[in-house]
Amino acid sequence: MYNDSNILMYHRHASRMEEALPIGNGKLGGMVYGLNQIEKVSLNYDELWTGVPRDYNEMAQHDTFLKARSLSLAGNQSLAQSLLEDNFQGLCSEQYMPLGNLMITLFRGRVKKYKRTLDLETGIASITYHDAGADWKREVFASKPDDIICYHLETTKPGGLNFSVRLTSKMRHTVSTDDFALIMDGLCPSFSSNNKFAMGRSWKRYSDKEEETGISWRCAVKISADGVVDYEPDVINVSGANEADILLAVESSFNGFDKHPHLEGKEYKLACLKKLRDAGNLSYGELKSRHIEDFAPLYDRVSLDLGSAGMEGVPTDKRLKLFANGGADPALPALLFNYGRYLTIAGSREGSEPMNLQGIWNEKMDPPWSSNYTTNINTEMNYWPTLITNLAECYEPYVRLAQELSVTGKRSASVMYRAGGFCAHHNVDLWRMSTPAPGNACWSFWPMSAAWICCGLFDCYEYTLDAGFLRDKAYPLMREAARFCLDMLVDDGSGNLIIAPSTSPENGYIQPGKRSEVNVDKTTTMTMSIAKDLFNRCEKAAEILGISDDFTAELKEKNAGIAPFRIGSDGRLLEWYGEYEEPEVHHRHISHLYGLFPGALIDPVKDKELTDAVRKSLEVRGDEGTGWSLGWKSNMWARLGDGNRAFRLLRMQLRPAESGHGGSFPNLFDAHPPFQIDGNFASSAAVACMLLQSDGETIRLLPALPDEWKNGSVKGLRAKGNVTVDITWADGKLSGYELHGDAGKMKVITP
Ligand code: FUC
Repeated sequence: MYNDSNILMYHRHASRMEEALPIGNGKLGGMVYGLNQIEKVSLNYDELWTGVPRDYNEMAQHDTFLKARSLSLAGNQSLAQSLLEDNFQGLCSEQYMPLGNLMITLFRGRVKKYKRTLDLETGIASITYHDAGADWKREVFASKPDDIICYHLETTKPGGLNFSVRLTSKMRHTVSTDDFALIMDGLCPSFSSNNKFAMGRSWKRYSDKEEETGISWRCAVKISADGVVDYEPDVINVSGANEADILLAVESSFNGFDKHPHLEGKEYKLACLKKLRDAGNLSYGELKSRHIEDFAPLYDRVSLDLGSAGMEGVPTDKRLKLFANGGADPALPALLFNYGRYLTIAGSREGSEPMNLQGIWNEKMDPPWSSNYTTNINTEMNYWPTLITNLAECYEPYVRLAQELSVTGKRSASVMYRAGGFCAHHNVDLWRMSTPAPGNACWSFWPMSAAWICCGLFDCYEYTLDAGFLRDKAYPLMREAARFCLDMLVDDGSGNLIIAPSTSPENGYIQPGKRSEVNVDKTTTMTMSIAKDLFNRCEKAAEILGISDDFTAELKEKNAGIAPFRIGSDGRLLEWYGEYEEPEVHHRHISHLYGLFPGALIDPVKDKELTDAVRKSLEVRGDEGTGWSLGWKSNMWARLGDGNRAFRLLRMQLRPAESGHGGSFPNLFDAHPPFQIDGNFASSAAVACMLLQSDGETIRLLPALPDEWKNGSVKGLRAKGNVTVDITWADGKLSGYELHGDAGKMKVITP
């Protein structure tokens, strides 16, 4: 393995978040700037959101839905749409809050040989330089075993470490010290700026009412140093040290999505200090090795070698530029692949919240799209590489998301739609909001996200073959998400079952004869694809579990009656119920192609006609797009067996983001733009999908190897069926492979 595919490296400090280096233990995250005078680590804790549990279900009127449905079935889409927009919406989701900053005043001037790195294998960011005849080193990591951020400093200049530490936050807070820690106690706003409850006032909406008081939190810092450590009221001063460790812990009153964080909040103040005290009993060496022992085994499960042009000495941001200009750097796509795995381990661990639009890293009080869970593509995309890159543990928060949505979404299903089961719409937050957001129906009216997420639960079973998980967790949730979809089905007037009306995120079409855009149709390909995909998976799951009951009988019957895919006059897969003119031919979403990826409805080998229709649709849609859109298309082309096209899209993802369209920031964060983490995960999934595809019965090796990847190897990818796969290739041809696990019944398809 080469370092140029496992290390991000710079010769400058970061001056904005998109240059800083992310660390995280799933819950607690930091962006390390590596500044020399006043160092900054911006901090996040995945439980810090605005608001309290709220229920907007009653705002949406069931009658409106019924009227809109009749209108849509009768062909009056624009009236159906305006009814839905006027009377069938809740409020915006709450927002994900930045905790604040750890500030370290270091008093350093100009330094020599400055180097800032992030080692993806160990999850350690480091800063080294030479100054005043001495070497200086800093190492920063977020430890899961000890639930702290550890910032270590050392120098070869005797007693040369003199610095002070402060904590800052843009949320309401106080700072104090007790005899062993600097403590920042804070409070998340009651209302977010996006929310109508904020009444147009700025985001800083704190309520005095107990029932509206949001999440309280504590962030505390303790220092171990071999010099003098002084705790003053709002600062810790360290002097004359050779080595020092800044330990930082966070805890909040958040007590679950359905508990009031103030009235039913959990104890967090002592819990925070306890973490600090416990970690303080360990030496730096112990903290570091405990962290590495936790992190590295997950990361090391997979290794990818695409060759190297010896770029370990070239800063990562410069590599992006060189690559965009055609420079040879085969390790750069491998680095991007590895970075997605790194971000998964750093951003999603057992017990953490699932990753939002920015994973866990957000510095803004008013983040783009609230840094929420956007579930009409983005949240699902965050979890695309997890299973295939052998990180099933990191999938747990996503499974829990489905479980929690089954509680809130049950009310949405029954109050808004009078349906059984559960549903959720396109925006979800910490409180598991399941109601539609305000605004255009093209994003708002879309009750399909719970069904999509539940399809992922079956993926998790297929990769792990954990029958207990399928029986106790996955199937019960899949069944309830399918229950909702079954209850929503109506006859389209020609004997096919559809969910009406529907949207196709976040697209529209020109109404025939009217020249105006509309976003609602009788049904859409994506809605029916998700429903069918879930139904198929439920049927398979019930069969595996030996379940045969009224539900499975109904499922089977209705699944057989679902409206089939349709191909338009120009050979493209139809996105809408009708064939219409499109206002935006190159629209970034490719929702109607869900059946090929991530869905399992179109088999690129067996379903030739549909596969051709998907290919044609992709051709017409074009390659250009936001970061996540590039990533989705890259996966699609990999599924279509076109490695060169998939690679072309990866190349576009590796364009410096400064170009203003989808690409990569200097720290390799995906640029929508702005920063949005989904594109990172889509890229990792695409690389994996170019090298391995599986469906539980067949394993396809190198299904989409691009010409550029002449020689290489990958170890440790996972195939469905609980199998681990190692592949090597030379001169563009498979040269060897090994399957680990019970692969006896699998059919291996070689290129
Ligand atoms: C969807 C996308 C946007 C963006 C937003 C967070 O609405 O259409 O491009 O990714 O989510």
